[in-house]
Amino acid sequence: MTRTMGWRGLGPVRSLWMAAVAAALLGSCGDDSPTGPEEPALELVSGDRQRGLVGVAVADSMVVALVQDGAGVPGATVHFTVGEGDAAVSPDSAVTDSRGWAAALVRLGDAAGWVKVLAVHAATADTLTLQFLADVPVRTVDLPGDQKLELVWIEPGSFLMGSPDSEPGRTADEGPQHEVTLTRGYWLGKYEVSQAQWEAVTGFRPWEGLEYVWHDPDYPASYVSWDDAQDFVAALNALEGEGVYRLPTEAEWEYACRAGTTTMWSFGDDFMDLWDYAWYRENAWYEGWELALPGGTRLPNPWGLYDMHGNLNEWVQDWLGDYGADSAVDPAGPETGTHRVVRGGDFAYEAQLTRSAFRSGADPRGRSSIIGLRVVLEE
Ligand SMILES: [Ca+2]
Repeated sequence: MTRTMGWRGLGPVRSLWMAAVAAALLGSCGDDSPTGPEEPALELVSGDRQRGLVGVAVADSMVVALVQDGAGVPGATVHFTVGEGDAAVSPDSAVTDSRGWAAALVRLGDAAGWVKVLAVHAATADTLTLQFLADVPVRTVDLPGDQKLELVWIEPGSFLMGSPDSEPGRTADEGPQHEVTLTRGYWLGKYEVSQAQWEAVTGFRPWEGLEYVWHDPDYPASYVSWDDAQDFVAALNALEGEGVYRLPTEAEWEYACRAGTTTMWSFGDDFMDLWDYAWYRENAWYEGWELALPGGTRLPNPWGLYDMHGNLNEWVQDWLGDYGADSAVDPAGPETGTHRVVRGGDFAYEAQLTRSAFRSGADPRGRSSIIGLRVVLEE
């Protein structure tokens, strides 16, 4: 049996217990550890105790993974690897104790940034795939009602926008591929906007009483039109704070979705992996989840963004129109149009609609169970 887990980042939660275990492991690796054995600077970046995963902690160029099997088999062996295929490496140190706890320390070296830790429990053959990100700048903004908005810093850069003719399932409007340069970095929502965030900012619940949505603050806001989204960012901007909120441009959205990749999805070209990274028809609608699910319950893309593939389509700022073949700098789409672009696919439809390059559009006044948003904060 294989379990692949996504999780919600827990932010700068310090675990003394984890630090103690890590200190013991660090001590076993000699004195050349960058943080020293006495007080490792650890940050718990993930964890799900109910499913046996305590956490993955990152300290400089090292990671500590801690696992306890749900059955608590004493002394059982847990095998750890980091990375996949040819890139897989064994940890510098792995220990288990009489309570069934297991821990491993791995030096990431130059591989930091996008690494999977695989832990296989010998007693049960359960597999946990632990995925973490190192050095992703995240900014947390306080919203009314004790709500938080987490944003990930996206560096400026260039990328090839659209899909090649050879991409399976592509539609003609995904081409021609053209080079896009974004000259300014931006903060982009780590998750789709949640119902709690939407209500905290606007005071309204557009989804109230409607079907195909779970009425719960942790679930994403749907039944919000593009016009509603403009009201949302205007209300955000009216709050005290620094910077300007807006929807991402279509180019900013695809650049962040691709996260440096050129494949069909940000995890590669194998749609079998989509199950782990996105809520879409096969694992949501067909499984009885006829609604969008909470952010952070699938795996993130390489830049730490969740649900760029699937869950809810997301409004972007641009009018829907044809691409040009020329390279473009900070493109903002056509000047006029009838439909605004939505991106990313959703819980109700097929895999091909969740590809990085897939484009769709909707009436900016329309509200739908399959469209939500995430926001940009300009510095
Ligand atoms: Ca989405």
